[in-house]
Amino acid sequence: MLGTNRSTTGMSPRLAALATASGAALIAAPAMAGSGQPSPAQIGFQEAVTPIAEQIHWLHDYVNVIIFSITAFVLALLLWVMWRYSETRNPTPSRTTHNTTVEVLWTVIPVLILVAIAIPSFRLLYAQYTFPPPDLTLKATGHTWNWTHEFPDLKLSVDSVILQDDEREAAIKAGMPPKQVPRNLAVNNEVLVPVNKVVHVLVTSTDVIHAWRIPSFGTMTDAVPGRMTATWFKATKEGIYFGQCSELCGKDHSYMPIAIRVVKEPVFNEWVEASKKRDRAKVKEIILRVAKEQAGQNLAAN
Ligand SMILES: [Cu+2]
Repeated sequence: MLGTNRSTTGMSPRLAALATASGAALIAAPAMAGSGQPSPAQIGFQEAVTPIAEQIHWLHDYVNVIIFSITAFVLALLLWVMWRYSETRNPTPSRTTHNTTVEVLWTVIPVLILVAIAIPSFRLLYAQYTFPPPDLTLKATGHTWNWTHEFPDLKLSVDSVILQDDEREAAIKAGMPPKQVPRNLAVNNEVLVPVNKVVHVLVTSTDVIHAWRIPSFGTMTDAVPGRMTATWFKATKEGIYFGQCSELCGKDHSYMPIAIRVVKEPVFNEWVEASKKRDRAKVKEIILRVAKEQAGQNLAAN
């Protein structure tokens, strides 16, 4: 039920109306939000492309409606009290000390509000930790300061490092759409995953604590040396999605991005074959072809 009937602003129409009514439109401006990467002057989240990310965005919007409503209500009460009970209008103050009805109300209503927040919040937590049966397993290993991604079942391993400016320029000259090689996010070896497939991600580290995070997927998991943590995603939209290490891990913490490209299954299989044969030219050709296709379809990063 969550994540359906969503308008392009990333909110359901009913919720959007409520948000506008309570002045929350300001914080919910994801129309400007980037898909798969941040965009200039962005306030909202990056576009959600997994059921979990959609549920996260819904909870965020929902809680913000409550926050704005409470804030507006308290502000109105304060202004009214300042005006109505000022010394000029109310020279002899009432000596009332208790009012049972009001005391019951200001206890019960906040409890109900907390319950109304807790229910969808627990539902989201439950969904995040209920792993559907995997179609594919991806192991992400953090190093200071880059990532290795492996598909253990496919016996495939991909090391990636950030692209320097001259390398980005070379990629653009070679035909890569400029938006798909953003500064500080593009890497030399993207990882491809098939669209609409459940991917389990096993996350670990070889040295210090890193974190594997893709905003558009709604995933963020610490990469702890000597431990295996896990998350999962099911990307429902093709495109390239960038993420970053999100645990302060050292001097190059901000220079170990993650790039996951969601593609059709036949393309993924083609890429796996070429990668296993270490056919670098073929891998490049596949990625360039898909990148152009996805740019043409106005998908993520465009
Ligand atoms: Cu790190």
